[in-house]
Amino acid sequence: EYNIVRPKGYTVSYHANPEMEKHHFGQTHPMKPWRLTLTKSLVSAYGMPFAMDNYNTRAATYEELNAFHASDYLDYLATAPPEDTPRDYEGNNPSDPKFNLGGSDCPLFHGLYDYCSMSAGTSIDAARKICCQQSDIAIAWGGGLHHAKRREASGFCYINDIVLGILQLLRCYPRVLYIDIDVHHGDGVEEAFKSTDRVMTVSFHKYQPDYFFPGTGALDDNGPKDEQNPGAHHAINVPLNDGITDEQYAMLFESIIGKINETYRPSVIALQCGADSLAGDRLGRFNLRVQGHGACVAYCKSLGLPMIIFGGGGYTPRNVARAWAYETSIAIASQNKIPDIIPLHAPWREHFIHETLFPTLEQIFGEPRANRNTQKRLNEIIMHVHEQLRFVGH
Ligand code: VJV
Ligand code: CA
Ligand code: ZN
Repeated sequence: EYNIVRPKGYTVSYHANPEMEKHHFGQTHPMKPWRLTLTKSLVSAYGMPFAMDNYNTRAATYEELNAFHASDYLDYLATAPPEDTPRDYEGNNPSDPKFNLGGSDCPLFHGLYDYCSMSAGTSIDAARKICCQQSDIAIAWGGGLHHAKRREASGFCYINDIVLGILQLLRCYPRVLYIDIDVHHGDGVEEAFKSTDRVMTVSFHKYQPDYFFPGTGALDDNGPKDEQNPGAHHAINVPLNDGITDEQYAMLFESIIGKINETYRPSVIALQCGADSLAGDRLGRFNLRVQGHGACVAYCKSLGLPMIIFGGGGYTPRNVARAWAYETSIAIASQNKIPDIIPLHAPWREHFIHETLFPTLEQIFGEPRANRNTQKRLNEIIMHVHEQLRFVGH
């Protein structure tokens, strides 16, 4: 019998704005905000809301967004006409986009500014709960949009809610460790904090310049090369090939994050849990199962630091919901293991065709993707990271 129990002396909070889920990027665009509704329905079906503080968050204000983003960019974001409305002859077209807005990756859709400010609102709210120590783990699945730049949209991301959340954390904590398990490189967050040693960024990602977005995040990209810059050595990148497995990923993750925890001694963790690193993702290339993805959350939790958990990518909605519901249960750490069989009363049940939270790789796709990660290469990566960390310490 699965009993959701509120952990003693310990608080998990869940931050969401249900209005966000009503927006869409366009019929066939891979980013589907309704995956958040699917996640919430699974979280509720398992009874998890009883074990958390649940917040319906408000949209971030212009001033809050302005803490990172440039005013001219925000003004344009707030006023640019949606793409399906006719443009005058001076209007932008996708081949000459302003701030990289418009076009297929970052379309101008109806309610875009509301959607962005709601996403940022959930992450800022989560960060504030961590700052005032009202939560030990704060969850913001509507955030995690790691590619957005100060005055540029990129890769489905318009407002960098993670940067805004971390800026909040920096008001109350000396050092923030940012960890990014989305299959894409967390370039926007890395760039935003490249000149400070108060934030260390670590991204695990598929790396293949010219073939896989965004093409940055090489092993030897460790922040500014100028040793006078406090940000030098404070960017860690873990470039991977197609098909990495749970076992390899866990070995890398624990070795790298464990070493960083010892040397950098972070005071708080910000974890981006992009679910496009799961097997069978529409855009991803890895072979991670829900268990392997969740193991990263469990490991971070075991370090005993306050933590914000963000969403991010994830383009096969049923698997996104599985992973984020499972990770919510890890945050709560209910006394019994979460049952594999999805509770009968779950709405949207037809999405979970195998009716399990932990489908096998064979259930996800007939033939798993070939694994192109050799043990030799993974060892080289660990060696390089350990070398970098010799320059870091408090
Ligand atoms: O690879 C790219 C850029 C191009 C130009 C635009 N075309 C559509 C694709 C190639 C060079 N962009 C990536 C962006 C990935 C963003 C990931 C975001 C996150 O998960 O890290 C965080 C939320 C890309 N890969 C695949 C697509 N774009 C893609 C975009 C579409 C699409 C199919 C694939 C946009 C619209 C439609 N289909 C209808
Ligand atoms: Ca990543
Ligand atoms: Zn991604």
